[in-house]
Amino acid sequence: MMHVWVLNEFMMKPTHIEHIGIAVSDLEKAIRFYEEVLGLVCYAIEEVKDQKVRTAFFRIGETKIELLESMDPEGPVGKFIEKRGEGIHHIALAVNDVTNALREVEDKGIQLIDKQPRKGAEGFMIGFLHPKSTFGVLTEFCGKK
Ligand code: CMX
Repeated sequence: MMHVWVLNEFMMKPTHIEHIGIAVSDLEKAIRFYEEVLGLVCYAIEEVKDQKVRTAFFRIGETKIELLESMDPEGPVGKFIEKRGEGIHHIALAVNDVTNALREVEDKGIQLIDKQPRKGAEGFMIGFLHPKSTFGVLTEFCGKK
C-alpha cells in the first residue's frame, strides 16, 4: 500500500545540494583542472583541521564543488583514497538546522556518524549520515546552525 506522507514528517527537508565533495590526491593539480579546463573559479582554500583535510571551493549554479585533499593518511579522506582512489566522496544537503535534521533522521532509523553537528568549512555546521544507511553515499547535512 502506498504510504501517504504528511508535511510534518519532513521538517528537515533539504533545500538544495550545498556541495559535492570530491577526494583528490593533489589539490593544486585538481584546482588547475577546474580552472583551466572547465573555466570555474576557485574562490576559497581552507584547512578543516577537525576533518584532517584541505578544501578548495568552486561555485557552480546553486551548488558548489568542494575538492578535498587529505592532510593525514589516517583521516577520512586519506583512508578513502587509499581504499577507493580519487572520486566523489560525499554529497552535502543544505538544511536549516543540522541538529534537528540529524535527530529527525535518527528517529527514522538512519545510522549517524555525527550525533551532534561539528564545524565544517565556510563557517557551516555539518553532520554526516553513515553510507551503510544511505545506499552507499556518504551524506552530509550542512547548515548555518
Ligand atoms: N562513501 C561511501 N562509502 C564509504 C566512504 C564514502 N565516502 N568512506 C568509507 N566508505 C565505506 C568503505 O568503503 C567501507 O565499506 P566496506 O565495509 O564495504 O568495505 C566502510 O564505509 C567503512 O570504511 P572504512 O574505510 O573502514 O572507514 P571508517 O569506517 O573508519 O570510516 C566513515 C568511514 C564514512 C565512517 C568516515 O570516513 C567518516 O566518518 N566520514 C565522515 C567525515 C568525513 O568524511 N570528513 C571529510 C569531509 C569533511 C568536509 O567536507 O569538510
